[in-house]
Parts: sequence; C-alpha cells; structure tokens
Amino acid sequence: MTFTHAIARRPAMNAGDGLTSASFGAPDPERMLAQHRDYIGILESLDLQVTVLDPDEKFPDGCFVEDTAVVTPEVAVITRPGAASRRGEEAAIEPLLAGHRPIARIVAPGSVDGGDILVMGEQVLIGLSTRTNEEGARQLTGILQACGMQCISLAAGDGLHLKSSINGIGDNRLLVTQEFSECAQLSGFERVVIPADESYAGNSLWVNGRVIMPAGFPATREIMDELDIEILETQVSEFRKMDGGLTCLSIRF
Ligand code: CIR
Repeated sequence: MTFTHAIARRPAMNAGDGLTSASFGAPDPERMLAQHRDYIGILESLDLQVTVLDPDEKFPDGCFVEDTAVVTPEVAVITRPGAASRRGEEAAIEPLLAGHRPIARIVAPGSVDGGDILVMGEQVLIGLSTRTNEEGARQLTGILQACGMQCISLAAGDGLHLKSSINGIGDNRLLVTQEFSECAQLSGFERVVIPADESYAGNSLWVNGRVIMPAGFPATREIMDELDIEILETQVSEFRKMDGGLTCLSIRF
C-alpha cells in the first residue's frame, strides 16, 4: 500500500498533563514541538500530504492522533478511545477522513485505540489491551471483514498498545520485541526480533518503502541495516515520556 496522506496534530503546551506510565520525567513543550516539526518534515519528504491540526488543550493526549481512527483502503473506522480522558479527540479527525473514505464507527461498550491495530495488507492484527476491549475488537472485525479483510486478535503484551511492540516493516515482515518472537498468532509473518534492552524501537514506522526509527537504538539500527530497507531516524524522546512514539503521531492513508 502506498500512502498519499497523513493527519497529525501539534502537541498542546499541556501535553505533559496527558496519561503516562513512563518514568522519564515531564516532557519539555518546546522540544516536543521541535521534534514534532521534524517528524512532519520526514513525512512530507516521503511524499505525504500532511494535514496538521492545531492543538486543543482540552485533550493533552491529542497529538497521538493514531488512536482515533483505523484507515484501510476501503473504510475509515472512527474509534471510541479506551481512555475516558481521550474520548472526543476523534471529533476533529472524522471530517478530515470523511472526504477520503466511507466512515464507520466503534460504539459503546466497545473501545478501540488505533495504536492496537496493525494493518498488514489484507490482514489486520488487533491487540487486546487496557484500551481495546473484546467488544471493540468484535465490532472492528465485523466492519473490516465486510471489506474483505481478515482479522487476528491477540494480546497486546507489555506495551501500552500492540504497536508499542510490533510494526510492519514492508511486505510480510514484522519488527517485533522479544515477547512476540515465538507468538503463534504471528506465524504467518516473517519476524525481525529486536534486542530486549531496545524494546522501544519496536515502535518504528514504515512509510512508502522506508522505515522511520526512533533515534538512540544502535543495536536495532544495526539489525535494520542488514535488511534491504532505507532507514530514517528521528528523535522522539519527549513523546516517549508520554508513552507515545512514531506510529501514534499520525494517521497514514
Ligand atoms: C495515552 O496514554 O493514551 C497517551 N499518553 C499515549 C498514546 C500513544 N499512542 C499510541 O501509541 N498509539
């Protein structure tokens, strides 16, 4: 799949008030904005037309737009985010997607965070997590199966979301943390396993034949350099402090 568009949202000055389990301290708002600008610049350099929304301080986690929608070639599914404080973020995203895809919605009591959903061609991995519940997975599966896609639900593992640990890096290949190295539900995929002390690098982002990696994970970089993939690196330390990273900062389609 080639992406032509992306949606992002600049971090609000109160982004440090968002949800986090990390213990790296508070993010520096100015540094966060600078890292966000670099990120958008990379997406644009990969030929994506990027719509960047203004921040809304009502939603300190609002820059993590990926959680609000799941977009496939056939449909845009507006999620019902799993964290109560994030419900409503999706309202600003829906009109931007409505011009591109038919819209479907996850409804209560279902909840889905886009960070738990990995689209790999016709196959979709759905992570069951503290944010994506069984009912949300059931609704999403119904919507996507009607579009001819196959869905596999699996436990999201130790990360906040499934894509904290597993991401597509082109064709049928996944970059996975050690936790998923033997996972039977992933047996249909080729797996590249990253070192245990670099798990955060599992949140790398494939865009149009390139993989964007978080800066600062040399052992993973070495593994990736062995593969025939062009790598770009960028610093996302301030987003990591809020449990976020490369995938969650945009919706690609
Ligand atoms: C949250 O806890 O919801 C945000 N602080 C981080 C969301 C990161 N999203 C993602 O990985 N898809």
